[in-house]
Amino acid sequence: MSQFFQQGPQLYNQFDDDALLQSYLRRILPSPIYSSILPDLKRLGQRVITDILTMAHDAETQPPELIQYDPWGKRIDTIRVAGGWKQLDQVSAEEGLVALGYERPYDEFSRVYQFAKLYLFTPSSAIYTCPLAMTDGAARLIEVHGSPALQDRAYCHLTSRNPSSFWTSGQWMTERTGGSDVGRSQTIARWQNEYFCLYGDKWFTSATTAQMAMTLARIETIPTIPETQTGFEKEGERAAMALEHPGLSLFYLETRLQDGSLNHIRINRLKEKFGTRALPTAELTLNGTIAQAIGKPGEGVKIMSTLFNITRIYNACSAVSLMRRGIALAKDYAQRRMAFGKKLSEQPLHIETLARLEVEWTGCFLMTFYVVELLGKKECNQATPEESAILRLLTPLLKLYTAKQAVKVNSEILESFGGAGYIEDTGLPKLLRDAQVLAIWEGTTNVLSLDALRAIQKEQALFPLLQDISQRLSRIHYDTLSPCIDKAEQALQALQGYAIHAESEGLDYLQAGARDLAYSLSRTVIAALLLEHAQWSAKEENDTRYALIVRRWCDQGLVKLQNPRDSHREETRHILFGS
Ligand code: MFK
Repeated sequence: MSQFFQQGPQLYNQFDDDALLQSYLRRILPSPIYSSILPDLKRLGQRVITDILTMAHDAETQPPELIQYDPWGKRIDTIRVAGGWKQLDQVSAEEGLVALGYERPYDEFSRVYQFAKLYLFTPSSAIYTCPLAMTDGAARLIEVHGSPALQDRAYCHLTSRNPSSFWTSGQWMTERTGGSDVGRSQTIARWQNEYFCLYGDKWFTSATTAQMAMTLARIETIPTIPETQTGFEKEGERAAMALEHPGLSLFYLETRLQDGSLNHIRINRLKEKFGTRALPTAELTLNGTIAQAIGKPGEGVKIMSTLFNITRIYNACSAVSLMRRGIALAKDYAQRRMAFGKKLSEQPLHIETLARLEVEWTGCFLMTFYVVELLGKKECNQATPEESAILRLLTPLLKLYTAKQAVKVNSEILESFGGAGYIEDTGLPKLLRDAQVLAIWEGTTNVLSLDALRAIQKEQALFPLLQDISQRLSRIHYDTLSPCIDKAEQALQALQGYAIHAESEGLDYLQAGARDLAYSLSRTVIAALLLEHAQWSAKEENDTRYALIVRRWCDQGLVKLQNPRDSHREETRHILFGS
């Protein structure tokens, strides 16, 4: 009988083990801030491989369960979650994972600190980051658009560090009519007995155990509504409600009434999902759910964008953190596993493959945290108009690019473990399953490519971004990097050329090319960010690793744009559907 048993991969303190995170924070943060947050990050880096990981394991192994009836046949629609899931909620509050973004202890750098913590937490959290993302987005939405009363009621719960008063929020946008085309939603809001009551079905509601939710509905009938009961505070706005509103309006609701019963909500079913299995995701019917309007009627999607532009950044942070976890495991395993007489870490092709993943993750990491920096600046009123435009454009680009790469990277990670990567209790398949949703929820790759187009057309955001890249490149003087600068400058020219000629093309042309444009922009932004980090690290840390990484990044090619004119699009149809 064989006495050979393969040793599995080990995790170490996730902060100490992450040279990129440390190097990036040293570069970006004023040193007193870095010194001040260092002990907390080190501590969390250890926690996420010990007690937090145990909580996540408990949550993953006991997925949520829907109990629809009590023993006497009364409908109760209760979702039972594991003890570990509840503990993750408490930990999230205590660690200030949402609160930090609003306490703003380090002004514009507070978001960087908060996202560094989220980045450490996510891969050990059974994706508790999902409720946190929606909670953070809701807090920001209320901060920007909420009435003083709503701020008093909900904001303090969402940003609390006290587990007993901390609330999470849902973001109920999807109906059976469409997850992308939200405008087709059919839920209606009826003014009844002094309140708006919502009627309709919500088809995907993540983290349904949250205490509150933001949702969309179309206002149906308009009687005279007391000013105090609406978010529409100006006379003109209230008068506008008297018209039939074709657009969706935004509503705040609490999931339970004062007596603890559900707020006229039926939980029809929990989704059986490919991944994120600890996360309760439900199909709901709203049957008179009491809700409060926020903002102008008919502008629900637009106001909701304050929320989903935050959750999209969380999505990216989750993507890079899952990539990093997979790579950390694979690198450790490569030092333990023998094949063909050598460790995997000594096999040229194996490490060539892992190095490609490291390069991809490094690029995605820097893009993510650049957007986090911009978010922090914007929220502290430190961003220039150009930086605000860049944030608007980079948010969909970041979300779509990092999500796609997280799937690719983690697919390769599983393969790097051979058969073990396909076996559930190694914990590896979960990495790929959880990564896959990142490309779907919060806007698919194509929807976000079109959103980037929207930002370019509506907010004129392309020029400031190209200008920003150009300025970054002009600050690189490290000789070794000059071939990369040449490539990035060529990419920039190609993008400028495309932008100029695309202006005269029709909508179909722009839409057909939107994904290629999104990828090309993302890869070029990342090239500039990598160059910047490489120069700094070579000079300040005497480390040439990032110079090597940016060389490989640029060698892979930055821009790939097509000309999807009429004939091209005709051919596309032919390829798919025949003549
Ligand atoms: C672990 C990570 C955690 C992640 C959390 C996961 C939780 C999962 C929960 C969910 O998945 S919830 C569902 C998420 N669903 C989506 O993200 C919807 C995807 N679809 C889109 O994003 C569509 O583009 C959109 C719904 C916005 C299209 O709606 P419309 O109404 O057809 O769009 P329209 O008319 O272009 O936009 C309405 C207004 O909003 C416009 O402003 P104006 O009225 O002034 O013209 C737009 O400019 C504005 N807008 C749209 N997207 C925007 C935006 N403004 C700023 N930023 C944006 N991204």
